[in-house]
Amino acid sequence: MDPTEDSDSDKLKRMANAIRALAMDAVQQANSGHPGLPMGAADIATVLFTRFLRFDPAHPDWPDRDRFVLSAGHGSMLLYSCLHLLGYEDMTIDELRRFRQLGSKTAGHPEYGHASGIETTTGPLGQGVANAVGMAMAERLLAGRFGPEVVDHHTYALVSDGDLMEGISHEAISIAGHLRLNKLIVLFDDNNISIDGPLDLAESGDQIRRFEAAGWNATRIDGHDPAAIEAAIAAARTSEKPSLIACRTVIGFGAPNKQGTSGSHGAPLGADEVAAARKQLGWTSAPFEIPTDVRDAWRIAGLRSSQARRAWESRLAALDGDLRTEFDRRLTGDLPTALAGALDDYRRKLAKDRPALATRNASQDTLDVINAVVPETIGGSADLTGSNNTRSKGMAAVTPDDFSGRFIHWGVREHAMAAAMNGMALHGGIVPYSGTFLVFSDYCRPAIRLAALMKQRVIHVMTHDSIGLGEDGPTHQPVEHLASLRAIPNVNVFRPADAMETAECWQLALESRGGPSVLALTRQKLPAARLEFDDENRCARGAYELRPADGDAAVTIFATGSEIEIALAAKSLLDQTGHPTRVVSVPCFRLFEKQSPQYQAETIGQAPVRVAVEAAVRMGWDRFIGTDGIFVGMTGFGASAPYQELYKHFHITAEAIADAAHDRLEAGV
Ligand SMILES: Cc1ncc(C[n+]2csc(CCOP(=O)(O)OP(=O)(O)O)c2C)c(N)n1
Repeated sequence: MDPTEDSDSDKLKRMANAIRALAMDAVQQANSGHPGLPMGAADIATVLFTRFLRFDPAHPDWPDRDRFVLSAGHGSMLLYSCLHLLGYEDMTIDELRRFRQLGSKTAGHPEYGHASGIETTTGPLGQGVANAVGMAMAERLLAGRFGPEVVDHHTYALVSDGDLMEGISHEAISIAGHLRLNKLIVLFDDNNISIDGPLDLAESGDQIRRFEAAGWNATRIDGHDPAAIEAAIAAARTSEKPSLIACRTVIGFGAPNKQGTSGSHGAPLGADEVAAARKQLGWTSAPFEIPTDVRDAWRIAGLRSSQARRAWESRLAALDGDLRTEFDRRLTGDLPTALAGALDDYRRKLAKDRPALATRNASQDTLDVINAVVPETIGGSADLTGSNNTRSKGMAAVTPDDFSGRFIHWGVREHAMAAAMNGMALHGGIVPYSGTFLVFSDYCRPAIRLAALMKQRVIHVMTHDSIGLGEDGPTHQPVEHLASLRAIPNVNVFRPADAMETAECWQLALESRGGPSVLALTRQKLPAARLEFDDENRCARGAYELRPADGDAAVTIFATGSEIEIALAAKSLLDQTGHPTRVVSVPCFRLFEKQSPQYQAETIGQAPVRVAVEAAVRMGWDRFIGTDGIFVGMTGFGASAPYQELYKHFHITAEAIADAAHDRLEAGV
């Protein structure tokens, strides 16, 4: 055997043991956590981070760095240990000591924004691998626009059995295979163990054949053999397809009594087993201490790419001035200055034309304006392009051979679409928006929740937003979705009432840099409700008085989207019978909550009778109407029929509103 090879391998083993020691010590100290994955995957991480991954701990946001996603977020100590050892300033030894404690950067699962080097929040299995697909797509999209001199990096993900059992992984790997994302390399911690025990309790598939069938290269190696790991990654980097490297590992590697069992997955090993593991691994250092030679080797690895980063900076500086400015703008996330003016002009035109449009069509018209001046939007639809109207004029589709387009046919893969969009937003340089039916927001929800948690600007266009979609029936008619999306913290749920509000809500969604937005849009045509041009974006208030009462209001009607038309008709009926009525449009609950208490009180008003109208369930509306207010909407599932009949059938009509208000007024409230 070549002695240098032997010593290289020994060195890598000791470097990997540093991860193992830190992981078991931190979990022991926290008295909770998951030592099994970091100990099992330590050899993979060591080879990847010290031989391949291109990054610079001193410049963690270097746009052309390789991305690493720890999809199996429960193995967070693997990531934290590597970041610490590589010299990321955020990740001090004290942070490792404070693993899982309040206010530490080392939360139970990796949280985006807590520390540099954490590229995404993971924990819900399957999300990370789909994020990685989105990051790899973003790389291709941006490379096409700015050139390989400034955009040329790989995306790596470490996944576990659990990641690959989750349904979202199917969607993610199939779109990645279809798009031939060859700079995506997935390392599979193939340990045949999950929480309940051996994997064969619940799984008997063949991951290699599964990935191959999806258009990937797939190989299986010994995940404890550094030379094999190195060779497999090197080969994957030359592949024309995305690559899976199934690394056969032993969970909890090094813990003599618990390794290879689910007992090492998610609980501290215990003092005796930690001591036994130290012995087995030949690790003599005290907890949280790293021998100097090992620390030095990791630090040197951390410095590996600083030269490459400087070279990249020179290449960026050499770009044509306009292109460089544009690159910087996109990566910063600022919108083009031309947008505000373009939307103002468009809104002036709407005030003049007062078009009667379904809001999904109004959205497409708005997108024609937006996409002409905002080159970073990447649109798409989960196989409902003609229904969602998310493909604006002249928008070319992305194909496996050509990423110069801006529209993604996601196929029927809502979950991966939403999660990959998170990956695109996290990558930077792109503002992704999607398309599907509102009822299928359920299929996107885990990813929308993570976008909210990570404060990512992703925009979901969700059409067919109520019984107003008609004949497709109750399976397709959302009733609880608005309430359930509104319940997620940090999500803007917009339900615009006409073309003007649609344009305003789109603008707000684009400007919402700190979180996701959902645009709930109608299938059916709506008349213009906003008849004048306003300097301010009125939807920005979340709720505003659309029509005042003539005199002191006896009734206030709150409504959203398609029910504004009904509310306005009810106002006429009530006005005619001598009950001055005002109508408040509520395009976004969340933005309303951000207004001053005074504005909120004025907008809710003093009218003795308050009615809310929304073709959905009541949940959330008591905020506006009180527990004794009148709610006109849905109490259960919809039905299949032409929509005009459905509105009558479910008593969501101007007459029903007026009658209920009259009853209340006659009863002396
Ligand atoms: C969506 C989701 N479901 C369930 C869990 C809880 N959970 C965490 S790890 C895990 C499975 C562990 O098996 P594996 O993924 O193979 O990880 P390993 O035991 O090898 O570390 C489960 C069910 C989760 N984190 N996410």
